[in-house]
Amino acid sequence: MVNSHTDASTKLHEAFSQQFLIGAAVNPKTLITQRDLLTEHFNSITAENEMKFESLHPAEDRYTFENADRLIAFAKAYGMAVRGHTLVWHNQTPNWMFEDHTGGAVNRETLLARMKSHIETVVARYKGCIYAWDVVNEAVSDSGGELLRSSKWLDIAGEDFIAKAFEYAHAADPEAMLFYNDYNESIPEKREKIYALVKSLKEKDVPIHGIGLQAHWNLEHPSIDDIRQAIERYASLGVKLHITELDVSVFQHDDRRTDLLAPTKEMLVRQAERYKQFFQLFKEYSECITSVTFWGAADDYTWLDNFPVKGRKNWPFVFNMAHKPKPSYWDILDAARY
Ligand code: HAH
Repeated sequence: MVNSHTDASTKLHEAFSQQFLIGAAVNPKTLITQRDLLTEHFNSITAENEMKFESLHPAEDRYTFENADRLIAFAKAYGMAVRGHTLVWHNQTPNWMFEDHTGGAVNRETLLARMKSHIETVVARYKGCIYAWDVVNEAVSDSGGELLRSSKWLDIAGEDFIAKAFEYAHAADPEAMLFYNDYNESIPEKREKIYALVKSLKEKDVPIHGIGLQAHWNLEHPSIDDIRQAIERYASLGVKLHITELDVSVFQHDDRRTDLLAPTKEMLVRQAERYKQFFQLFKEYSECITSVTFWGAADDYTWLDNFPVKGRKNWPFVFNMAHKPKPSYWDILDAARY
C-alpha cells in the first residue's frame, strides 16, 4: 500500500542500515542503464555473471578481468560493498578445466591444482574489495537420496572438492567471509541436505562462515513458515546467513502464460505482501542475516525474462520498468519501520 507518511526518496539501504547490507546483482549493461537507481538504493553489488569461471578464465593460460574490474571500480567510486559470486559451480565452467590436452578427463590432482590456481588468482586479485565469496554454488542435489548432485567436480575430485575450495579461498583472503550458496534452500528435503553438508564441513574445521539462501521465490512458495524453519535450521550451525539472489516471480511454478503485457493489480498487491513478510522475517533474524541481495534491481532487466518459460516477461523486483517504486517498495519500508 502506498503510504502518505513515507518519503519517496527513502533509500532502501538506509532503511535497513542497522540490520544488513542491501545489494543488487549487476552486469555491464545495468551498471550503465540502472546506475542512478543502484547508487541511490543499494550499498552492495554482485556480479550476475562477470566473476563466474567462464567469464574470468576462458582458457587455462588466459584470464579476462576487464568486466569484473569495472564492477569493482564502480563499487569503489560510489562507496558500495561487493559480494563475490562464484568460485566453484557445475554450470558456466569451461570444459578445459576438466580435460587434458587429448580431450580426456584430467585426474583428481590436476583438477584440484587447477582449482587452487583459479581460486588463488581470483580471490587474491580482489582481496580487501570483496567482503564475502560464494565459494561453492549449488552442489547439493534437489531430489532423490543422494546428498551431492552429480557433476564433473564430484566425479573427478570426489566429495572433498568442496572442502578444498573453502581451504584455498581462505588461504588467499583470510578476511573474506566464505559462503556455501544454493536455491530451493527453504524446501524441507533440500534444507536438510544443505544443513548436513555445512554441518559436516564445520565438524572438519573447514573455513566456512555462512550459508547463502538464494531466495528465488514466488507469490506463494515457499511458505513463510518454511522460510523461517530454514533460517532457524541454518542459523543453529552458528554460521552467518546471506540472502543472496532474492526475487519474487509473479508466476506460480505451473503458470506457463506468455500473454501478459504487464503484472496484474492482484500480482502487485500479493508481491508487496510477500516482500513485506520477507523483510519482517529478515529483520527478526538480523543477528545472523547480515546481507540481502536482490538478483537484479528493477523490472526492466531480470534473468527471469524468458526463463524458465520462453517468450515470457517477469516483474520480480520492487522497482518497476521505469525504476519507480512498486507497492513492494512501500511495504518493505513499512517492514523497516515496525
Ligand atoms: C542461480 N541459479 C545462480 O546462482 C546464478 O548464478 C544465476 O545467475 C541465476 C540463478 C538458480 C537456478 C538455475 O540457474 C537453474 C535452475 C534452478 C535454479
